[in-house]
Amino acid sequence: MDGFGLHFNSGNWILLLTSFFVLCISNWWSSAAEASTVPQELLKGFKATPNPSVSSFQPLLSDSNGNYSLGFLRVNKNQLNLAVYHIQSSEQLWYARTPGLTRWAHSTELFFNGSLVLSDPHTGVLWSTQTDGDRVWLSNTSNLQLQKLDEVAILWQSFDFPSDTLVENQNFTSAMALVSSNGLYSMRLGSDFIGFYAKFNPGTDPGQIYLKHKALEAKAAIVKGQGPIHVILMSDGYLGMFQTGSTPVDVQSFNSFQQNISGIRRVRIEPDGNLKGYFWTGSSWIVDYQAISDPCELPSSCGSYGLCRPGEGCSCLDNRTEPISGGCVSSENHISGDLCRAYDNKYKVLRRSGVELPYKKLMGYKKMESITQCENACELNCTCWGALYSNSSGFCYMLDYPMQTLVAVGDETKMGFFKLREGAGKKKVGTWLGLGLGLLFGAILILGGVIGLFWYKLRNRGVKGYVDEEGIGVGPYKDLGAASFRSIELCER
Ligand SMILES: *[C@@H]1O[C@H](CO)[C@@H](O)[C@H](O)[C@H]1NC(C)=O
Ligand SMILES: *[C@@H]1O[C@H](CO)[C@@H](O)[C@H](O)[C@H]1NC(C)=O
Ligand SMILES: *[C@@H]1O[C@H](CO)[C@@H](O)[C@H](O)[C@H]1NC(C)=O
Ligand SMILES: *[C@@H]1O[C@H](CO)[C@@H](O)[C@H](O)[C@H]1NC(C)=O
Ligand SMILES: *[C@@H]1O[C@H](CO)[C@@H](O)[C@H](O)[C@H]1NC(C)=O
Ligand SMILES: *[C@@H]1O[C@H](CO)[C@@H](O)[C@H](O)[C@H]1NC(C)=O
Ligand SMILES: *[C@@H]1O[C@H](CO)[C@@H](O)[C@H](O)[C@H]1NC(C)=O
Ligand SMILES: CC(=O)N[C@H]1CO[C@H](CO)[C@@H](O)[C@@H]1O
Repeated sequence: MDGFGLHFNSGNWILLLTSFFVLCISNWWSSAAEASTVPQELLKGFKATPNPSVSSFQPLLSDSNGNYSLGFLRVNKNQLNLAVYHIQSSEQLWYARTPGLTRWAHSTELFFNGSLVLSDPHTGVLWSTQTDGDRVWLSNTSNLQLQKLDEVAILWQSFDFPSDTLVENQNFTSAMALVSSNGLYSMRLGSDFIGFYAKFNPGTDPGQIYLKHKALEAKAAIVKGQGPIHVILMSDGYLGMFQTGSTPVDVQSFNSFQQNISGIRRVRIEPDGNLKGYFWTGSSWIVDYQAISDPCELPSSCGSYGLCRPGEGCSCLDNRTEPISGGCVSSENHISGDLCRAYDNKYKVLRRSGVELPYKKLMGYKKMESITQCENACELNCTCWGALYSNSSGFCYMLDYPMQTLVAVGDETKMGFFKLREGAGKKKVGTWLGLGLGLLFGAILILGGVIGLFWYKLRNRGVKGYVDEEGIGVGPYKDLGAASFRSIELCER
């Protein structure tokens, strides 16, 4: 001790140790208290930022039973969703639909000033309820509400802005859409049907319809002019379609229909475009409904340019390739716009017989004399990505998005013509060329630098000190070296 010049007597040590323990205990105490007292309402002035040490969910508001919580849910490592969470199952029942990604960073802030606002200093307001309320409250059915205190008016509720999930007794109206978490698929209501749409072409809205469930009207009929329909997930175990009153115009019953289920129910539009129903047993969710039961009937079960054989699974439209994750083709042919720009209108053609669209009954078509006529119509039209033709009916279906999964059928007179954007090969050549050019350039620059330096040194032998001080002789050489290294780095990417 003396050697280091420090003098501690035993009293100092005890003081230090005690204060250390007090600090630890108070820290532990405050974090334990924080965890156990998630508030049941948020009032004006509330502010929260994501805690960097939370790895999954940071609760901010709880319902009266402690079953649900509003909080920050960590997604993709460093992003967040403002979500309503079922705590026991860690299932997200609702999330705020922000236009872009929200970072799990100290700068991201949720506050309540009458509106519940999610903001970030870089982009400003990311999401807001745009209300002038007094408190934020979470119902025991997972409905997040903004209320006015005096007349208990509800100014805003999450049930009016569903994400991908509906819970029991939530009213789904024709003004709403249920959208899958990947943004590809949506469920919407028509005048007398539930429609499911795929956004395979980002320029179209709502996109390609792939499933249409029309009301059966067994118990009550839809009356024109009596207003739009709405859909409610009923506690009895069915998806009920209603127009007026409580007699359904359509009932889609689940496997657990009219069984005594004590737990809650939910339906969700899945990332594969299916709609599934679940009930909670107290420890897990059980699937008791699927809108599409045959995987080949899903809009893209085998990914882009995939082929689904009922009962057998996935292969590729081009039988020389094997399916890889996300489909059978390079990313240039994944969902994107048209082939109308000059550079894009270079493609190769793929043909396959014995194939058809899983949702062809919902597609528009043109009648044509032959497959050649159908192919030509698609070939001459840069918004067309492919065409399917049935020789027996003469129907020609043209698609304005990259091919998704087709279904294999025994009938070889059902034929397809598909465009494949040529990108992958070109890109590889480009990379090699870039690397070569980069190396050449780098070498020339280094050589130039060395010669320059050599020349400079020869010329300035007499005034060496002056050059070094100004850094003229050395600086450019270093810069050139760094630049050439950077160009190599870029090329290797
Ligand atoms: C709450 O904050 C947002 C974002 O800063 C602002 O646009 C809004 O006007 C504020 N609302 C009230 C009631 O102050
Ligand atoms: C949920 O809250 C309502 C009143 O808002 C109450 O009638 C009902 O019993 C509560 N349910 C549960 C399971 O606590
Ligand atoms: C559901 O919403 C529709 C349209 O807003 C409305 O007419 C209907 O009464 C609502 N039903 C229930 C049970 O809340
Ligand atoms: C379901 O429960 C109700 C009362 O909780 C009871 O009257 C009914 O018989 C039960 N039904 C079945 C199928 O168990
Ligand atoms: C692939 O398909 C082509 C044309 O549809 C056919 O001629 C060829 O025999 C097939 N090859 C294999 C390995 O199945
Ligand atoms: C298509 O149908 C026509 C008559 O409708 C027939 O002549 C022709 O052979 C058929 N082509 C194929 C490939 O089956
Ligand atoms: C081109 O194809 C699209 C569908 O892909 C279709 O809507 C459009 O009418 C076609 N244009 C012409 C000129 O045929
Ligand atoms: C749906 C759900 O999780 N319900 C639970 C809510 O909390 C009570 C106890 O507080 C449980 O009994 C419910 O199962």
